[in-house]
Amino acid sequence: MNKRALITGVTGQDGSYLAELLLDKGYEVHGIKRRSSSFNTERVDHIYQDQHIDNPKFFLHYGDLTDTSNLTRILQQVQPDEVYNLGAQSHVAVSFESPEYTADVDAMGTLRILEAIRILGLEKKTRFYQASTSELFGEVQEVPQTEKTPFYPRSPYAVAKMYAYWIVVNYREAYGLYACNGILFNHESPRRGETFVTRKITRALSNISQGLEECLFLGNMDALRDWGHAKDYVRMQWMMLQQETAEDFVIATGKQISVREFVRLSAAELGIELEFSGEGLNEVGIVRFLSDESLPGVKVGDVIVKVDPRYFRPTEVETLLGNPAKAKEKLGWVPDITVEQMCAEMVAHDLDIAKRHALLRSHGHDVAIAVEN
Ligand code: NDP
Ligand code: GDR
Repeated sequence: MNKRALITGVTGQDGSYLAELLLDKGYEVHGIKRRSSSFNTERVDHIYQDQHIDNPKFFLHYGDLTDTSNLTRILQQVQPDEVYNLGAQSHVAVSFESPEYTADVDAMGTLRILEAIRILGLEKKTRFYQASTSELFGEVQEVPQTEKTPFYPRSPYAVAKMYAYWIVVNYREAYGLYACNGILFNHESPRRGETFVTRKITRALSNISQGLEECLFLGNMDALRDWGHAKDYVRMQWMMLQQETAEDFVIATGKQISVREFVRLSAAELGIELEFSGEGLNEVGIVRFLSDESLPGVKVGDVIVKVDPRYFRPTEVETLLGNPAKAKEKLGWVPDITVEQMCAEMVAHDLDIAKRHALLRSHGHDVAIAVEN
């Protein structure tokens, strides 16, 4: 019989790629979606199957990681072979605004699922994957970071994820559950949420190039991240649940670049050479062109990037760089997609949307572009 998987956070970036991967492998896939006043399934609409057809393989259940009885009932109903706990309030900056909610979802939500597995007697059947994070390393104690690097979380998000990390280890040791942590470094894609920095950059620069926005406002452009592609990383999530014994793995590319460099890469994809001048709060990015080609929305000398202190965090994670050697040695995992390729894919995607919006505007349609993030 085919395996059955349950994904929390199926409507998110990783959840949608993972659902595709598991369906391709013949799994029956169940996902938990939150009730929302408007549609929130955009990332999985293309794989949704009409439940009236014969033998559907993809199912969505209403639920929430803050709701114990709901989670327990879904687990009882689905009886999954594998649970991927990807659901979370996943925005680090937002966790400073909503620390208690973040703890409830990201820390307690993980415990709720583990307890449900135990209460339902599924310890021997159900394998559990926890979406752990490089944010655990925070104020880094060692470069590059490995599975053995000590944690020093720097946000309510990271502290909540630290609880989740350890409760997973504890349930593995205490009850023999097959439960593991993927300590994933930042991973992005055209499906990345619009308020994370990479997508914010590719989207805003694409909009600016088409005259839909004037300026991209950013916080700390010196932050260094080890950015990979979500498609490579969900492959690893699945691999981690196919081993003899459960173990924790760091998943990263082993290379890092700054936010500023990501801005440069994105601009270059649009044919713009961005020159940065000024310092600190006065730093700006000024347009030069790489060739003679111009763009409808910008001209040489325009200032299209500025710093806005609103995007600074009370405590920042300045640098993250992972060492994925264990994943390579034990699982044969290596990422296929470079940060340059990923950036090109994201810009192409966002430029396509921007061009469509610009066309609609040019025909008199009122297209509202959300820029507050
Ligand atoms: P997203 O923010 O794109 O997706 C988060 C998902 O969780 C969405 O489906 C969201 O639903 C759901 N969710 C949020 N709150 C709740 C709740 N209270 N109950 C149930 N579901 C909820 O995150 P990613 O796909 O990027 O990341 C997946 C996981 O991996 C997260 O746990 C994240 O913290 C972690 N992670 C991510 C990394 C990255 O770089 N992407 C790196 C390391 C870890 P909705 O669509 O309704 O908002
Ligand atoms: P991060 O991702 O906090 O690493 O968490 P994000 O893209 O939000 O920030 C990366 C770095 O860029 C700096 N930055 C900005 N960030 C945002 N969002 N908006 C800005 O305008 C901006 N300007 C500069 C940030 O300060 C930071 O240093 C992501 C999430 O997916 C987490 O869920 C996950 O656990 C970690 O990656 C690994």
